[in-house]
Amino acid sequence: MFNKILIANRGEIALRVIRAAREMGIGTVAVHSTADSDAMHVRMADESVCVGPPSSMQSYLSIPAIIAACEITGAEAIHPGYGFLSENANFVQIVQDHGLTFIGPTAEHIRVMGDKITAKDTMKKLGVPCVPGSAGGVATLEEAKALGAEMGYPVIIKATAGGGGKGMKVAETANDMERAFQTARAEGKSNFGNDEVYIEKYLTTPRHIEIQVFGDGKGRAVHLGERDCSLQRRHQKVFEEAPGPAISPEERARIGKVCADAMADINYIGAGTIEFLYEKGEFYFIEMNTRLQVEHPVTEAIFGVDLVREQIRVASGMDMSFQQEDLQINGHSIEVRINAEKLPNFSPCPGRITQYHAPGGLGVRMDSALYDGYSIPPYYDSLIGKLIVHGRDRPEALARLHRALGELIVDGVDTTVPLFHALLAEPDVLSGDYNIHWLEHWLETNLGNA
Ligand code: MV4
Repeated sequence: MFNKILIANRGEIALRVIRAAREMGIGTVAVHSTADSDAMHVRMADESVCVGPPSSMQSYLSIPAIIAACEITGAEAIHPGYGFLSENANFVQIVQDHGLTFIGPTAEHIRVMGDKITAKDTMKKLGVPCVPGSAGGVATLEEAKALGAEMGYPVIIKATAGGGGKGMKVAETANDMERAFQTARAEGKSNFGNDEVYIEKYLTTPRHIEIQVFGDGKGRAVHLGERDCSLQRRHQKVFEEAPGPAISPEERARIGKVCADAMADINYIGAGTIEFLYEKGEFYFIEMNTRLQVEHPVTEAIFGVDLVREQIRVASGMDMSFQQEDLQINGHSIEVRINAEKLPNFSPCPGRITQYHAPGGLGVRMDSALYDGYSIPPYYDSLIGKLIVHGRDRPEALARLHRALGELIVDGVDTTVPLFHALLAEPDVLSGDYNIHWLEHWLETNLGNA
């Protein structure tokens, strides 16, 4: 096991990793920008290193600065958290070339899953059900039109390097194809430097269901069920739950085994998420995330496992502490993302926190790096906390969420908390009857959100 690890991140996820490491008796090194000198992750870690100015590009994303911080402090491994360098295959290679350990998947797995065409091709060969579409990339408009005619409209054109909804265009009819095809290509080129695109049948009203997987890198892998993350705005999740209200135990066991077997086949190491669209009882693979995700706590709650501890274990060459048979679901968990944003338009709202009080009690977890008097810097993303509740069943989790939101005090900045109070009064949310379009439709109707 490692003696000391470095956390290449900030905010609540840096605290999350420090907590796991401390319980394992592992020393921790925080890195921070000059804008984060007073941040909680710096206070909570055993040691800290300033890695650059406020801009992420020059601090949390600066590979030389992060590697140097390891060399200065003697940290043997790096946990990347989510975002920043967490899915940068080049970084993983550099970490290894310096005799350090990346706490996460191999550079090769990150590379394969980072390109959506190769990800889909790989998953298809591994027996994972995919959205019907082109076999690989589509190079010309003529080819795209032929495929549209063959599959039937609507279709969706996606940039292979796309993300966050960029480089993705729906063609409702053949007349739309030229515009959709050229726009997806242009967005892929300008945002990701890659104009390769592929085509899929467009699913009109799916849920976003993602399967949590975990591998030991030695041919063993398990699944930890699904999360339903359909409530999103502009590809930003706001409310996540596990288990998915629409997924039966039989469906879970079936798709879960397909995913776990696929990960065992490729010797996947660490935490991963296999994303599906789910419509009319069928799962369709869309992408894989080769990192720990923001919403991992809902899975931890219902399975009673510490995913970060497991990541650190397998990275150090140990086995996972559980096998598939040990993993049983207990109850229901919901997470809401508390962002420093002003409604109705979700505009970022950095500033000084004049008062902070975290909710508590049975089945309540607040992951946040806030404290009284903390100033949220304007340079990074607006997530300031995650409220995770756990109940014996979904109604109990919803009631607990309502109760915990009532206890939470975040003064000094606007937050997304009022949105959650409003959502908890919605019959569709209470019954779990929603899809990927529900929230944007609700925001338009109720807040006049653009
Ligand atoms: C789709 C789709 C419908 N059909 N693919 C959005 C981002 C990227 N991760 C995949 N996305 C979608 N792919 C097919 N074939 C609809 C979406 C989509 C979406 C997916 C998950 C959660 C929210 C979404 C919001 C809009 C569109």
